[in-house]
Amino acid sequence: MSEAIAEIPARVPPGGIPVAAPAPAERKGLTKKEIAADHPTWCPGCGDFSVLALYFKLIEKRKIWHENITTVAGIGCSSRFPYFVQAHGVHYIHGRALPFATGISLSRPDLHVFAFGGDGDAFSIGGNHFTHTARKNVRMTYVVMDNWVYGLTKKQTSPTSPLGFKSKTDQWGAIDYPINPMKQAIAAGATFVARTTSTNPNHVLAMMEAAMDHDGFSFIECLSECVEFYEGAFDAANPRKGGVFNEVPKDHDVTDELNAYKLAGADFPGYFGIFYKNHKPTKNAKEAEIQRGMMEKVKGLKDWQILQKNFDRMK
Ligand SMILES: Cc1ncc(C[n+]2csc(CCOP(=O)(O)OP(=O)(O)O)c2C)c(N)n1
Ligand code: SF4
Ligand SMILES: [Mg+2]
Repeated sequence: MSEAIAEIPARVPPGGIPVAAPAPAERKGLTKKEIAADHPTWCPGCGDFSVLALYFKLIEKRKIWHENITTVAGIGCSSRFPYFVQAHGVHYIHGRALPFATGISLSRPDLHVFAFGGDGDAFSIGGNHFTHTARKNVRMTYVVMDNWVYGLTKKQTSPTSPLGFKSKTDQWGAIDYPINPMKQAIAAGATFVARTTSTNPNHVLAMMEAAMDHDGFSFIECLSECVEFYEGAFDAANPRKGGVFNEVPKDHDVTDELNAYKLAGADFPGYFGIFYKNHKPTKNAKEAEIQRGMMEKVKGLKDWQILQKNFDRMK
């Protein structure tokens, strides 16, 4: 790490943990060329392109540097995301992006931790991790690119596929009731819950920015069409295809959990925007507090002496 980087002052949110510092004026933000890595391998027209482009835009706009951000994902078409970002990131195990991202978030409070994934990754195999990361209020942003299908494995029913959806696992149409990601997130305890759609770029960027600025677990459901295996799934939410894009009513109180839950229950295409947002101490802040107390007790000792003390206690 260069001296210039080491000198960047930390921004401290209400939770007390420093987050990635804003750019000093003399350092230019990264350009898209510097952030883009491999050529995305998604099918032409896939909604995921838009989410990636807006992530680049976010990094550019907010002048975040490579060393201040990390991009984590599980497995799936959407989870290929970190490959396409020229920054530190991990393409991890199916459904396990969040525990990995939690480790990064807790050990490197100076980073913006972004996790990306699909509906299968988040709510099937990763369903438990979603619930527990949300309830622990670990500081990170999780964007689920929901296409209502397993794309990578070529069209199986996902937990968000609507009833009647014909797939390789439900040849006669899906018979299992789909989950509602927004309800799931609110009920699990996420402190920021928003919904957007990849066909509305300004809105995606606005949601990502608001999520990034939230000191806690921020969740965004982003509708992202799989043009290969679920074409037209979200036309009803796209005014360019004759659909409607209804924003969360202006008078909605985002701290009102019950009303957020009601908004989440609206028939498709439902609402878009921030449904729920509340401040609650993060796991990061709580752990840091414990650590501060512990470090006070071993003040002045070298690392090996602390270790020795621990071994001595175990004798
Ligand atoms: C442990 C494990 N089980 C199953 C798979 C196979 N698999 C890979 S991706 C995937 C689902 C992907 O769906 P989703 O998360 O919705 O992502 P999408 O491809 O739709 O973006 C499955 C079942 C796997 N890679 N690892
Ligand atoms: S299969 Fe679907 S989700 Fe995967 S890249 Fe193609 S369009 Fe996108
Ligand atoms: Mg999917």
